[in-house]
Amino acid sequence: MKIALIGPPKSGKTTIFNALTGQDIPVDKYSPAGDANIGIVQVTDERITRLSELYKPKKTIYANIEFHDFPGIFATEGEEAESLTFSGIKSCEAFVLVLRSYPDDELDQLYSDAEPLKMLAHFEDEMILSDMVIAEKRLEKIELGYKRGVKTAAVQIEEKALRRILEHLQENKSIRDLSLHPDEEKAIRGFQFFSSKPILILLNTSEEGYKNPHPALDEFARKGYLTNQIAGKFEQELSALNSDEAEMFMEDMGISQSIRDRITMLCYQLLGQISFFTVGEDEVRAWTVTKGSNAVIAAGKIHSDLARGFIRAECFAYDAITEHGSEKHLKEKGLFRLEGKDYIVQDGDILSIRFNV
Ligand SMILES: Nc1nc2c(ncn2[C@@H]2O[C@H](COP(=O)(O)OP(=O)(O)O)[C@@H](O)[C@H]2O)c(=O)[nH]1
Ligand SMILES: [Mg+2]
Repeated sequence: MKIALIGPPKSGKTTIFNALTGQDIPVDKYSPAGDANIGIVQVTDERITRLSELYKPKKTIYANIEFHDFPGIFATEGEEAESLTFSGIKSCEAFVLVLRSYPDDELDQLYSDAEPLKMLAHFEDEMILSDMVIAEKRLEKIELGYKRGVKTAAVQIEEKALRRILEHLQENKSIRDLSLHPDEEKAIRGFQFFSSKPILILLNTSEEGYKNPHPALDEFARKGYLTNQIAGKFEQELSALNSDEAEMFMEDMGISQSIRDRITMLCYQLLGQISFFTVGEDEVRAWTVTKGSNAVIAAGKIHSDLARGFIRAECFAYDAITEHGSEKHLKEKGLFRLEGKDYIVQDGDILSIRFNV
C-alpha cells in the first residue's frame, strides 16, 4: 500500500510523517519545497505476533504501508492547477489530506482560506480541475485518432467513459462519487485521476484542541470522507519517548493506540483492505487483499504461479487456531477447510494454496 500525505504548506504533514515513521525530518515553518520523504510503516497486527508464537517460524513478516510525505500543495485562486504534478503522487493509491486546526496567527494571515472546510473545498476544486484537464486532453487525442481512422472498440469504451467523467467533473463532483462500469473503470485506470482516489482527512489539532472534536469533523463525515483528529506535534514528541513515558502521556490525552496503529487501521479501512496469513516453520506472514477478493486473487498476492496453477486453498480462521491451539485439533473439529476458486477470503483467514504449474 502506498499512501500520499498531502495538504497545504505547514499543515503538519512532515510532523505527522515523523510521528508515523519514527524519522526525524526537519519541520520548519519556512522550509523550501523539495522531494517527497518516504517512510515504511510496519502494520503491527497482534494476530501475526500470536501466530509467530504458535509456529515459531524462522521469519515473521508483517504487512507494511509506504507513506510519501509531499511538499505543501496550494491552490492559487484563478490559476490552473499545476501543483498536483509532483512526480510520484499518482502512484499512491490513496491520499491522507492533512489540514491544520491548531492556532497559528501567522499562517491564518498568509492563507485567507485556512479554515479546514474552506481548505478542503480548495483541494476538491484543484483535484477536479486537474482531472478535467487530463480528460479533455485525452478526448482531443481520441478525436484526432478518429479522424485518422483509429476507432477500435476499446477506444470507444474509453471515450464514453471519459465523456461521462468530464460531464460529472463539470458539475463539480469528484470521480469517486461516479459509478463506472468495470470495463470503463479498466479503460481509465491508467490516468490515475486525483479525484478518484480515496481520501482520509486528518485534522491536525493542538494538544488542547484534541480533547474536543472539531466541528469540521462532522462536516467531513457528512460529505462521505473518512476522518480523524490528530495532535501532530504531541504525537511526534511521543515518538521520542520510551514506551512507559509515552503510555503515561497517551493516557492523559485519552489515546489508547499508537498513531501507527490508528493510521494504519484507517488506511486499511480507506482502501477496503483485509489481511490474510500464511503460516509454517519457515515463515509467518501477513498479506493484504481487497475485501471481497476470491481465493485465486489472494493466491496471486503470494505469487503469480499460485494463481495460475490454483487447485485449492486449505483454509482455517485465525480465531479457530488461537482457540484450539493446533491444526491437528482444528482437523478433528472439522474447522480445517478446503476451499475452491470462488471462495471469498475473509479477514484473518490462514491460507495454504495447493497449486500445479
Ligand atoms: N502548535 C503546533 N504546531 C505544529 C503542529 N504540527 C506542526 N506544527 C508546526 O508547524 C510547522 C510546520 O510543520 P510541518 O510538519 O513541517 O508542516 P508541513 O509543511 O505540512 O510538512 C512546524 O513549525 C511545526 O512545528 C501542531 O500540531 N501544533
Ligand atoms: Mg513538510
